[in-house]
Amino acid sequence: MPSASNVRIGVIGVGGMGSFHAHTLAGLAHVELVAVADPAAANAERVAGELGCEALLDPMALATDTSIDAVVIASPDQTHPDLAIAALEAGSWVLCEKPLATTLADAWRVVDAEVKIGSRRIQLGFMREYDPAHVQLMAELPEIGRIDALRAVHRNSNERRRPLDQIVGQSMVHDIHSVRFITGSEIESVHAFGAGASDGSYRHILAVCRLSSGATAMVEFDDAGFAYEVTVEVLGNGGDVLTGAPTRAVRRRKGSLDTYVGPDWFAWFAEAYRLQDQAWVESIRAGQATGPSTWDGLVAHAVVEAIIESLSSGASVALDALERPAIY
Ligand code: ISE
Repeated sequence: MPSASNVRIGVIGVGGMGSFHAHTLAGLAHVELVAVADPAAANAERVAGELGCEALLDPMALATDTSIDAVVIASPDQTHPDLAIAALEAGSWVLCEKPLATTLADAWRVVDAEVKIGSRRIQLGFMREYDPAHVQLMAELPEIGRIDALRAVHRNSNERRRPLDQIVGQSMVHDIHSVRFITGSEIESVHAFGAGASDGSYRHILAVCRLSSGATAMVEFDDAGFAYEVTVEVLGNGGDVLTGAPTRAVRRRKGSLDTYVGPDWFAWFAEAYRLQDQAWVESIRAGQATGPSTWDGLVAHAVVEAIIESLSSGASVALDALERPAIY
């Protein structure tokens, strides 16, 4: 598309995440928000009314619309693969929320469809790559030498207990991607441990990984819901580097000293989402998809399945080496 034009965008699924994307995109330069689609009419009409665009009830109608340039897919997880493939076939650029898919077979379907086109058209919503704290950490890595270990801590804030596949597939999948993009290594094996069990799920999951570089990675996830927090620490043979929290004022009151971290990821990562969406729009104007890929989504999902298998068997699980198609 000519770089002088606005990118005509539709947002599929305007619950919490999609509505956040629609509002973020509407505030960016070079964007024309054309429509939002959601089978929940109240969501579609509310967001369309707030942003002055068309409201559709059928997500597939927006995915197959050849008159727009791009779609954001923020519908329920299991709908991502069919919508992403339909959008690819309609010639659209795609920002697909994580997870790419809920099964490895579905993840491969999307990879195969993109490979068939012959070049990347999809960016996956692993937005931590755009988070200023993570960007600063990446910039420090050359200073700390060989990476020997990584520790990722993710305290989530869901009020209700989620099934295991959702905890690992929707939340820990971000940490899995962090391990890969920060270290540049693949996860070769994983041994996971759960605590605070109820109804076949856990409150706390610890995944200990061996990486292809020989380093280790420890991912600690907690779904207790007290406050949201994501940090990563990288231990090098010449120094350590740790992400900081978003800078906020510290308040003194009633005998305590405290700071607001937000009840969920929208507060902690608002700027990361904005920077991600902006980079996506600019990549479309430049005609070259960048950032996290469909392949990253597939590999992360393979690790998700390995963590779930390890929790159920109690044993360490080795991951098969996957053959990366040339377009990635
Ligand atoms: C949520 O869907 C996200 O994407 C957040 O970044 C993550 O921290 C949270 O655990 C997920 O549930």
